[in-house]
Amino acid sequence: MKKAFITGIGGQDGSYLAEYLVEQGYEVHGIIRRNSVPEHQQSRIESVRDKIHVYYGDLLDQSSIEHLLDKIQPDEIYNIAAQSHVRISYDIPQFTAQTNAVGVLNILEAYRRSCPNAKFYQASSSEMFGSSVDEDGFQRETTPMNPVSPYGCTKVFGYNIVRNYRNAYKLHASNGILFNHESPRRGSNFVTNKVVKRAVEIKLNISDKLELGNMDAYRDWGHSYDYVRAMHLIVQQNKPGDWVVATGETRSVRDMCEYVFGKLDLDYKDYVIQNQKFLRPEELPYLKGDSTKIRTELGWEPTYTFESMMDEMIEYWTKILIKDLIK
Ligand code: NAP
Ligand code: F7E
Repeated sequence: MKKAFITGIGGQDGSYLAEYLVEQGYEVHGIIRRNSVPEHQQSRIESVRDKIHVYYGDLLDQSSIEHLLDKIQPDEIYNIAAQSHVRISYDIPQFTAQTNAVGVLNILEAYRRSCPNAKFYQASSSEMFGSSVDEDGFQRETTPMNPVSPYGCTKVFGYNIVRNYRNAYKLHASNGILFNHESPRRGSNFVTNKVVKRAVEIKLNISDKLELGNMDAYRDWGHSYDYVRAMHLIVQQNKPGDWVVATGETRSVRDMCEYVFGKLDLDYKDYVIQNQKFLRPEELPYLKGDSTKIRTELGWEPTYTFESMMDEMIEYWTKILIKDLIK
């Protein structure tokens, strides 16, 4: 039985990955942070909670990681944990850098010392490309990196240090460069789940308006379930490398609002207003990814479309909010 160690197991991707690896017959271990309110902290991993091993640990506390890697001796390590919110990285830039940059170095050091024969995955991001876009409008593995947020800058460090450790210490360490991916488990301060949750509240007369930032930003949105399958596939390769994961389609926040409100027989124009506080100091206007490399080399394909993903999120919030109303 293969053993996997996952940081950020309680987050969106960590929870889908834990479920996926349990299904594949893995013994799954993961860390959560100490939180003063433990309720709900493990709500996303509820369905597999009795099949996995969860410990307290923190990327900022290298001893906690090294101790666990020593003890578990995993075959595969997935470093998914991060401060993952781009706008909030402007509010807490130093914490973002500690976790997303120094935290990667902490776990790489623990890995190199405790279990160098394991395979390692790093959750890198399309935000690393930032404002640099190829002539055909796509971003891909060869696009130069020009990040435009504290978050993007920290992820470039993580990406580079993984490549450096791969070459310097001959480690099987890979980067997945993932474009935006969503699901009902997405934090509700990211734009997709924020829009869906509020639109359903409006439909149920619990709320009457939705405040957003820039509605003309375009993003390439896939589903977290499909993207954790890509993470696993990357780690199974004989040789480590770096792969972009994306749908290749792009839509604006406005298009997304039109679709979600339309599904609920509402016109988004009657409810959505702009609030300056959700604008970013530096915005990326138009992003789409070219994932030809992972599709041709590893045979990865997404199973969700944009519409089937948004429908799943609408259905999820409708069920939850109706249940709350009945209570
Ligand atoms: P998420 O839901 O925010 O999950 C991040 C997890 O990391 C949370 O469980 C969080 O715990 C944990 N964490 C934060 N700081 C930590 C620390 N210092 N030590 C240990 N754990 C810590 O994010 P996600 O959407 O699953 O994304 C997963 C990874 O992919 C992240 O690295 C993100 O930057 C990257 N990524 C995401 C996307 C996307 O569109 N989702 C795209 C590209 C890359 P708490 O709940 O305690 O905060
Ligand atoms: O914003 C615009 C916002 O916060 C998407 C992370 O997973 O993907 C994610 O980063 C777009 C931006 O995600 C609101 O300005 C408008 O243009 O959902 P988001 P993100 O910043 O693209 C990358 C690849 C990651 O790696 C990150 O970890 O939507 N937008 N109005 C808004 N965004 C938010 N959050 N809230 C608004 O009210």
